[in-house]
Parts: sequence; structure tokens; C-alpha cells
Amino acid sequence: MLYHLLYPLHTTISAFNVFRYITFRTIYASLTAFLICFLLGPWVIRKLSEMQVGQYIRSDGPENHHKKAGTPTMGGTLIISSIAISTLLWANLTNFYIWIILLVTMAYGAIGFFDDYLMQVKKRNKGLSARNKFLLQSIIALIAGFLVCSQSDFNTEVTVPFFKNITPDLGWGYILFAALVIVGTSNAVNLTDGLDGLAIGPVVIASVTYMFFAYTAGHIKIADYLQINYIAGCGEAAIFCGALAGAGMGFLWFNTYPAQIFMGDVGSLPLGGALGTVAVITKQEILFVLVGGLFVVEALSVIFQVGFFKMTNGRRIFKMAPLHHHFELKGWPEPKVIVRFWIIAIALALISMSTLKLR
Ligand code: 57M
Repeated sequence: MLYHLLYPLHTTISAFNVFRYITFRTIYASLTAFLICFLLGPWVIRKLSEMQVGQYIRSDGPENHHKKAGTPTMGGTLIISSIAISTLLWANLTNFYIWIILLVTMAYGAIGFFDDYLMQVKKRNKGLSARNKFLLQSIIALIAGFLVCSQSDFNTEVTVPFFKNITPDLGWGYILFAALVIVGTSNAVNLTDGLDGLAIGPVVIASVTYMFFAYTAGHIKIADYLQINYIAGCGEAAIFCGALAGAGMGFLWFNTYPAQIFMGDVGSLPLGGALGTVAVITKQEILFVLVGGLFVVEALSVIFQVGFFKMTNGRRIFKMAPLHHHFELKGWPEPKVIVRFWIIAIALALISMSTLKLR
């Protein structure tokens, strides 16, 4: 909105020329989202507590989680609202990619909200069934994949990290591939969201990494220099990533150990879905395995644990899955698990950025 209102005035007030720059708007999108979360956080926590939207804690979990019972949840409503407000304020709203990312974020937010609402407000034991959740996520992801592929500037080649000459073209099969990435990232972030700040920290790290990829892929000269796919208009996705990082930091202020609020599915599903969509739009889809390596490892720990558990009639690889519970049960204090996982996420993000040169 600000871009559309203020940039045209640059002919009379030359200072408004700055609204043209993606870098400037990304920085302020990030600060705006941070401030919304930071300033409204205490009010949201109070309201959720008054409405008794407190977390139910599973009795079979690690011992130290029992004291977390009643922590207000559904803080994701604050995260996604501040991302949406900030993006609408700072992005170029004629950009199609921005609307696709917002569509996935808000639709996944709605699925998560409904799931949390059934569990936390209606006090049902279970929210949406896993099958229904997966179905709804898949439909939205397929729509997003279709919309991306229908853009004339968007090619359906897949970027293979480290190999600049291998770019398989999936044609319309790209829609399915994009959906797989979006649904996969959404669920991986959801599984990671089991310790204070454990998911939001790496979400911020991944969004800053993708902010960088969006900017480079959308800049014709830089893309040419780095020999990566130039995607016209994809630079605006950096503004969304900035808002995501800012909102994440504002939320982390309250979600850091010991957490005053949890994000709930209304946070974890859309944040993962948004990252997946940005990965698709920037054509760094496979690289998510590295950028979001922590989420991937957490998801794999569940797949292996459940698979092994079923095959061996109850034997386990880890003390408990997802992986963060394994370290908790080994006796690591919660903050130690969280900060060490963040350190790994930062290292993986740095390695992913280096792939722009290592090709
Ligand atoms: C959500 N949710 C947290 C909070 C958060 C297939 C199976 C492995 C699925 C998995 C699962 O359900 N994962 C998805 C994990 C929950 O947090 C809520 O959920 C939202 C995210 N969706 O925002 O609202 C609990 O996590 C803790 N938490 C924090 N700080 C935070 O900032 O401490 C969350 C956010 C909260 C709080 O305790 O209540 C969750 O873990 O439930 N299931 C599991 O993760 C379960 N694992 C399991 O059953 N493993 C089995 C194998 C065979 C599948 C095994 O290894 O034996 C564990 N979950 C829990 N207890 N709570 C088991 C024990």
C-alpha cells in the first residue's frame, strides 16, 4: 500500500524514491512485523489466557513438559496477522507471487486455526483428523503449484544444488512437485514445534536465507552473474520473507524459554507452508533440505521411529521422536537442546548460501 501511495509522489518529493527499492521495503517490512508482534504480544497473551486457550499437555511426554500445562497457545494468529499487515503495507501488490504466498499462508493458517479451535476452545480431545488436515493442505498446495506454473515467466525446471547443468524440466508435473514441497515443509515445521522457540528460531533463519535467494533470483544482473534462474518479479518475495523474519523475532520475544505463549497449529502450519512456497517461487526447492535441514531431520526422525516401531513390534531407534524429545530424555536441559539446534540451523543456512558459488 505504501509503495503504491508514496512512490508515485517521488516526482515532487524526491525522498520517496526509496520506496522503489526492494531492500528498503524489506527492512521496513521486517521492522513493522516485529513491532506489531512485540507491541501486541502482551495483549494477545492476556486475551488468550482470559479465553482459557491453554495448552493441553500429553501425559506420555517428557516429564518437564507437564509444568507447561495451560500456557496460552494459538499465538500463530498474531504471527500471521502481522506478516499479512506488513506485507500488504510494503510489497508491490500488483505482484502475483506475493498473492500466492499470502494465499498459502492464510489458507494454512485457517486449517491450523480450525484444528486448534476444536482442541483448545471446544476442548475436543482431537482436532482435525490427520487425514483431513493432509487433504486440505494438499488441495491448497496444488492450487498454489498450478498458479505458479501458469505464470508465463515461470519455468518448470528444478534447480539441483551444486549442479548448475542439471535442471530437469518437470512440465506440468511441477505442480505435484511444488505441492509436495509445500505440504512437506508445513508438516516438518509443525513436528519441530515442540520446545520453546525451537521452531520459530529456525523459521527466522530460513526466512532470512530465502530473503537473500528471492532478492538474487529477482535481480537480472545478480542472477546472471551467479548463473541462477532469473525469475522476473520474484524479488518482491524478499519483502514477505522480511515480514516473516520480523514477525518471528517479535514472537520469539515471548516464546523463548520459558515460553509465555505457544504458536499452535495456526502458526506452525502456515509458517512451514509459506517457506515451502517461497522455496518454489525462488526455484530453490530442493535446497530446502539444507536451508530447513533441521525441520527435515526432525521429520525424518519421526518417519524412521514410526517405521521401525511398526516393523519391530515396539522397538525404538530414538528414546522418543521427534528428535528434540530424544535429547531431552537423554538429560539435556531444554534451553541446551534449543540453542544447539539453532546453531545447527545457522550453519546449514550458511552452507546453503554458499551453494550459489559452489556449482
Ligand atoms: C505437534 N506438538 C507438540 C503447541 C505447538 C506422529 C507423531 C510423531 C506426531 C507428533 C506430533 O503430534 N507433532 C506435532 C507437536 C505440543 O505443542 C503444541 O502443538 C503446536 C504445534 N503444532 O505450537 O501448541 C507440545 O510441545 C511442547 N511445546 C513447547 N514449546 C513450544 O514453544 O514446549 C510446544 C511449543 C506442547 C508443549 O509440551 O504441549 C507436541 O509435542 O505434542 N507427536 C509427538 O511429537 C509425540 N511423539 C510420539 O508420540 N512419539 C512416539 C513415536 C513412536 C511416534 C515415540 O517416539 O515413542 C510426543 N508429543 C508429546 N509428548 N507432547 C510424545 C510425547
